[in-house]
Amino acid sequence: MEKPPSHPELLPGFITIQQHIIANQRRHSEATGEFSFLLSGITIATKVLASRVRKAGLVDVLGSTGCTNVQGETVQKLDRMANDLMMHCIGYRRSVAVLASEEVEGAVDLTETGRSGKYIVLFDPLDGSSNIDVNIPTGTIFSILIRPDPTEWEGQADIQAEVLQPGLKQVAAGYVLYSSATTFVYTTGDGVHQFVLDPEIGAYVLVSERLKMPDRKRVYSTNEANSLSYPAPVRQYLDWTKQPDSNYSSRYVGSFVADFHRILMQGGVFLYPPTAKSPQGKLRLMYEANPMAFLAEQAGGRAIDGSTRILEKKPRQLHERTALYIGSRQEVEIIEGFIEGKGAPKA
Ligand code: FBP
Repeated sequence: MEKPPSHPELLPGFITIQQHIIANQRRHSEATGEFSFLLSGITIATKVLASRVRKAGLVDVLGSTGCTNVQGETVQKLDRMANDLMMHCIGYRRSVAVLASEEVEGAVDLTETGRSGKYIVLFDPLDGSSNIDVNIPTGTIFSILIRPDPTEWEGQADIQAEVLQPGLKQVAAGYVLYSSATTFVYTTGDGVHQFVLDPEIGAYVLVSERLKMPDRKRVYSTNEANSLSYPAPVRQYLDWTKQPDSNYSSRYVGSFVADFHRILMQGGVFLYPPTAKSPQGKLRLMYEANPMAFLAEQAGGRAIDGSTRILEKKPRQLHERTALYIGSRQEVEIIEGFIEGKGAPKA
């Protein structure tokens, strides 16, 4: 793997996330180090989680808690552990004013404790958790925003409303994939960088910088069991992919982080359209679609909901769902062509 040229001041051999962020922050005169300390909360929480996931089946972390979360889903034991770890490790950082999790109804207002932090951190503590008992890769997804300028609020600031910012406002986003290796991928709007957890030294080590998603790859990723209730143009697209001269293949893990990571590295397109079961789409805008859309665009890809760029969507609720078409730019544009009634791309 080519050594990244942009950090001559760092020791050759390996670069950890903390070193990488601090080196990048040096380029921003206004940087205070708060951001790197915030991100260290996520790296600590996910390292602990990685060790638990790796021992699933050996220690009592499999199965459900018997409770149901705000999404109406059964809460897995590891869902709860992941949520508690993220809440604790990130919440410990005084620069964080608000925490919002897939597992918790409302945003958690930390300013009530008298702190005046500027960051809002949203996260899906364990994406794909329904796969954990069968040892299929899962992940943690995070999105970081800055509190809006208080002058924007007449009277009392409304923490719940402060969280509802379009994806374009994200200052950072990323995910951790718990699989054959534990991989940490993030962006601060200056390219997409990948780290792998070295269990021997307990550090995430840089393996590639400024990842570029291939522009075209004839691989689609969707739960086709739902396809009869997909919008007609999307069904036409899937029929077209099955034409002999279309040469498409299909891959679907059923864990969004795993499916997205494959697409980031090899290209392709992931689609979760509106369905009869999920008329708004299934994936959550604020802590699933927005962070992945930021990463996709930073890597040269594209992310839409069928008509609007995901990052431009104005959120109305914390847990709102969205239709999602994300991946290689040309693959998403082909689907857009079908949705706009232009049909199959000219050969
Ligand atoms: P959560 O596990 O965080 O609720 O995520 C939803 C998810 O599991 C995604 O990871 C995955 O892409 C999708 O749902 C799978 O949905 P389906 O089972 O309908 O194909």
